[in-house]
Amino acid sequence: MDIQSLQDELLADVAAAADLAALETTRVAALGKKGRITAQMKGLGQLAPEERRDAGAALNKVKEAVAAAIEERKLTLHEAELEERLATEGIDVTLPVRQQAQGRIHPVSQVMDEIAAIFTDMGFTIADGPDIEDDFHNFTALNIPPEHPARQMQDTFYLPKRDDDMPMVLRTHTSPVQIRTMQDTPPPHRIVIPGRTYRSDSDQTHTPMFHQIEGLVIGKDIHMGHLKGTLEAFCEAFFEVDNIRMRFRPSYFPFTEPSAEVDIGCSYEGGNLAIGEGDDWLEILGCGMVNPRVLENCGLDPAEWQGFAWGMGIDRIAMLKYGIPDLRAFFDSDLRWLHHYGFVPLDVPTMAGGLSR
Ligand code: 2U9
Repeated sequence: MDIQSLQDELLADVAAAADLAALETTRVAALGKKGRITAQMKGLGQLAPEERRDAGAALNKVKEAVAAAIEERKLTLHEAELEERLATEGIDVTLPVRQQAQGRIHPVSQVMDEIAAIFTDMGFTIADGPDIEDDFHNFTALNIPPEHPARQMQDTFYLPKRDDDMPMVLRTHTSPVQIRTMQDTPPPHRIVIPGRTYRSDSDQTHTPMFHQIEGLVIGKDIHMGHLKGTLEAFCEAFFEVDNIRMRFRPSYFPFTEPSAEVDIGCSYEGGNLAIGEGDDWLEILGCGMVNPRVLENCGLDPAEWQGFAWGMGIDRIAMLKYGIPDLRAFFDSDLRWLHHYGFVPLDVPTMAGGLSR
């Protein structure tokens, strides 16, 4: 075959290659080990020396021309491929981020996230600890003596004793986390502890596992005014009501002295609960100044360090805020219930962006 038509044919093949894969096939067919140009090169040995030189030079030119054409075609095809991808893979950034997610955030998780957002905004840190506690951290350190009713079998889930004979329990409150924090790290402290707690109690308004959030502030010259200010700011942020009506009723807890229970104003209009105003009261949390004995149990000198603490049941607060009538449905894992009372995952509560919208 004459060399000119070989070159014309191969260049036509290169020009016709529609994509990079076809171009590679064309390259192999021309320049590969068994390619047409390679075959011609091999045939040169049978020619007379004179002819061989001319034919060799001509073949080399064909080879260079075809190789150059392939490189050029490769660039064109690359560009075309990129253009195609840019056109087809384009994203309209004005579209909604995602189709609405099917999953829902449980109201308990939502309320925990809301409360965490409020307190972290005030400078608190989130702390946590084990669900299985020893008797010391759950009771003794908190000034709950052995004969205290809270220790009775009907309230506490007891577990087998530890090797050192220490009674073990499922924590009945998150307070042991405050004890551990005070034992392990130096004051001052500003922490909140959301988590699971356990009491052997099951009826319309109690489940054996429930959720609490507690808080602790320890510093120098901390007094009841700080407690009231903090909890007022919290209630206004959480219930999204300005100048919420509140009252602090004297109460008793072994771990705080003095102690108080906190009510917020409310009204029931036509069966609807309105929070923040009205002549009725709703109890929402317990609090007090940390008992000096508890500070001593954690190695702090009460003459130097004081503080306040509070505790609140999350499940009940979630029912109040979101008008959920039945506590037991919280733990039924009924998807229809979750879809009705749950929250869209992307609506993360923040102080700047809004808690519950
Ligand atoms: C330390 C010192 C003090 C935590 C407190 C309460 C009052 C309280 C209840 C609310 C509803 C439990 O879920 S509930 O039944 N809690 O009333 N909790 S003061 O006081 C502490 C905690 C830790 C070291």
